[in-house]
Amino acid sequence: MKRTVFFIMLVLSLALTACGGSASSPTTKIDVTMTDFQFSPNQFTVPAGQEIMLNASNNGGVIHNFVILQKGTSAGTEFTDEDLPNVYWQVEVAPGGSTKTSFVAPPDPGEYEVVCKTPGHVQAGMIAKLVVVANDQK
Ligand SMILES: [Cu+2]
Repeated sequence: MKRTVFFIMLVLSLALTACGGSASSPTTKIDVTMTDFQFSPNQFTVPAGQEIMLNASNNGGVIHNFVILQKGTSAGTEFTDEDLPNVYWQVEVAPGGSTKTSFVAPPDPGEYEVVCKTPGHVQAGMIAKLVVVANDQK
């Protein structure tokens, strides 16, 4: 009997771990760390149209930005003034600093490019992906 209970607990905990570890489950809370020169993690999945809390830390030595580009647009190999009209939302974080803020996820599901617009940083690898999924709760 005890052994059966233990086995059930084990299966349950494994199932929970599997769910929690899934990178594709949408979240309304993003924790991102920016360093010279990358985002960690570099992929975020959020529900469409929901308010997303963003907690961004800059552990690097220079200014970094979290810039979400409009769907279907890309900064290419370098963020320039030509990319400014494509910005959906952005926040700047000073070196050694952090910021807690929020944004409303785009209503249109799909993949959105996230970049750091500080000159040279896209080229250095500061690119991430925001995956917006249909908000089917309620
Ligand atoms: Cu940067």
